[in-house]
Amino acid sequence: MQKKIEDICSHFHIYGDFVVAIPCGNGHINDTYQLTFDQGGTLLHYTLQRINTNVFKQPAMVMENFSCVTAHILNKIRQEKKRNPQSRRRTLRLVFTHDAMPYYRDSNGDYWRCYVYVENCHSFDILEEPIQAFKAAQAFGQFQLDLADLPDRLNETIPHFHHAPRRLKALEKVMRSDHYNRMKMVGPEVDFVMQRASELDKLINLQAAGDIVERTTHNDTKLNNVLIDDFTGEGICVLDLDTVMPGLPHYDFGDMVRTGTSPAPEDETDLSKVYMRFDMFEALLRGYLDKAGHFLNDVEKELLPFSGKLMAMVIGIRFLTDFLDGDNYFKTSRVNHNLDRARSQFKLVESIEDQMSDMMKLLQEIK
Ligand code: GN1
Ligand code: MG
Repeated sequence: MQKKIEDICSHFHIYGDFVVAIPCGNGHINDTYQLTFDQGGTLLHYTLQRINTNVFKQPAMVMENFSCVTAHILNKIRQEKKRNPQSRRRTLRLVFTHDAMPYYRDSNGDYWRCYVYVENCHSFDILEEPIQAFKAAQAFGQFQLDLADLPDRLNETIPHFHHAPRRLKALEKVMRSDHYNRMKMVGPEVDFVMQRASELDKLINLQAAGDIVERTTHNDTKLNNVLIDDFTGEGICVLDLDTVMPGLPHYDFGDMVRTGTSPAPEDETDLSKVYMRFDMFEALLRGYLDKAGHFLNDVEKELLPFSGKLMAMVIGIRFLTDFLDGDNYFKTSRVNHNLDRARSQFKLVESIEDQMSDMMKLLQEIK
């Protein structure tokens, strides 16, 4: 493996000698390695990723967005008057190939990209303190704010990615075919979804009516996609830019609530451990509004609590769909993994529903 990675690295504009590549990250889609290079006796790190072309059918489009977004933010940072060393780390920095491409395509047809490894920070799968939630939400809010004046509409790397009614249709389709004969295992989960089906088109309808507006959004704001500084605790840099594209800001806030408020992992099987911690929700709301409050309209703000429920529903539907479809989308590491994930999402939905009136009350206080 090391030899192969070393060969791939040789196509990128990296100075020095390859030392080692270590697999890292726990995303469900791409393969990620931390690289070490010896640059005249100093060891420097980079991140190398293989883009999953089963999921991203047009990787060149993904990388066009990636370059555009990171260049835009970098440009902004350079123009800021009150620039501090922290703000310089606010965006990933791509390493281009020797022929100035943002990706390398190997002889197997695999697409690779490389960026500078961000030192002295970590991401968290499960947040421990509300302050982490606050800082992470600020970072995602800042990301949307930084991209609010992007001159061009980005490519849609996965069309209709968070379109909830379409996700429901996709579920219904695999339910009908039941190719893997798994429908018999998911009766309660299917009922759960169908009871809530009428709420799934709420945001899409409001968008069609012009009450809420398309913006450039991240669309995969799992809390482990933001790096927190080891020393200052600040939210430094947003990762995983594959799905940065036109979307609703609610998709980002909702996914933060989905991934940042439960004390249990996304695939927890003991459902008594899965619930929304209200203090985490409050910290997310305050952190996000600290930045996004500058551009969201009133209708958009009102929908922030609902967005948490919606995203837990939508991702739960996607896990359930993948389970019925033979687990061909999300990486899995055990039997029924996608079903476990779906169940934990639906448990979180229930917990959010139970706390919805308190969430709305809090919103009125702080918006
Ligand atoms: C995938 O790659 P990763 O793990 O950050 C997925 C997200 C889901 C998430 C669920 C392109 O994200 O949409 O919310 O898994 N990304 C894609 O954990 O489908
Ligand atoms: Mg991702």
